[in-house]
Amino acid sequence: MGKKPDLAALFGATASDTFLGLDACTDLASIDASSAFIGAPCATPYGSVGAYAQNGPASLREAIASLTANIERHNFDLGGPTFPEGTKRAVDCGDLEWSETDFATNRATIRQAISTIVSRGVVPILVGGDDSIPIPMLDAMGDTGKTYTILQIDAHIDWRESHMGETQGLSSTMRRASEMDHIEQIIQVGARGIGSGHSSDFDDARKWGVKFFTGPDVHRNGLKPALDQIDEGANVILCIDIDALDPSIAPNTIGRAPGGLSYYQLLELIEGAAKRGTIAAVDFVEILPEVDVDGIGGLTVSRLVAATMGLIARQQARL
Ligand SMILES: [Mn+2]
Repeated sequence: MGKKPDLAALFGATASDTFLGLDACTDLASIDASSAFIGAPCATPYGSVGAYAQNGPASLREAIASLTANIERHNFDLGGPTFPEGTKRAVDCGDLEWSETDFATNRATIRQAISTIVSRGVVPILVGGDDSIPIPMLDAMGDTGKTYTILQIDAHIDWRESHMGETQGLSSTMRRASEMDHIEQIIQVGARGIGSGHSSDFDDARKWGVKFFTGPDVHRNGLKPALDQIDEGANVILCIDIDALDPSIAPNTIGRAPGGLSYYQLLELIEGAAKRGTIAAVDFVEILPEVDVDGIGGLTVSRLVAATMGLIARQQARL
């Protein structure tokens, strides 16, 4: 058996430290872009597992490195180049500093970064890290004075009041969101199988007004019923746990569950959100390269991030 052929060499990619070879942004206060890839390796991990998804952001940069020479080529997922003429490119802001012990500071760091990025009119694409990193991001969105719809795409509902004595962890993300005054509506897509949630958590969420479209619902009825729940013109925050995807295409996650979404189903949800409303912020979380299978999950998720950047660039340029 010989060495695996190298796609990067085939395409003439050059080494890059940034996602898709995008410009690096080192000063958030002067950021000028359509969207911003920003890595958050850790916020509030549970003691039993620690910061298990800390290598997620780096893994996506590596997964798409073979395409750095192709950024201007036709992206058939988008019907044109990822960043067509008349649009602004995304930038890569690197990874935020974090601590394995000081979770309050991790949250404050994420909150400050997101608030600064959003104040510059740039859409943050926060890349985790585990599913606790969206909590400070969602909190920061309140600084704009606007109200938001969350479209959460996840195999799990994340409505625990607390887990292992921690209220800011990855099983409580949507319950914490529901407590924020600027979160008007929550739509949750893709829940399936057994997670950490109890039936009482599901009841609480429905009482709050969450609209659920479970994995079985999506496979029976398609995605239109979920997308129809987004009010026209809404400001939409996409909270994407990659375990919403089927493990056959995204094995790089701890909470694998059979019966997940396909690549194009997730893309359709992101496109649909941009069509019905305006994408205001995005997170991709639970990315765990250590359990990936031959890079398949990194491939899937990095391409989805690139497509999301293209959709946001179009949205901002009103294309
Ligand atoms: Mn999940």
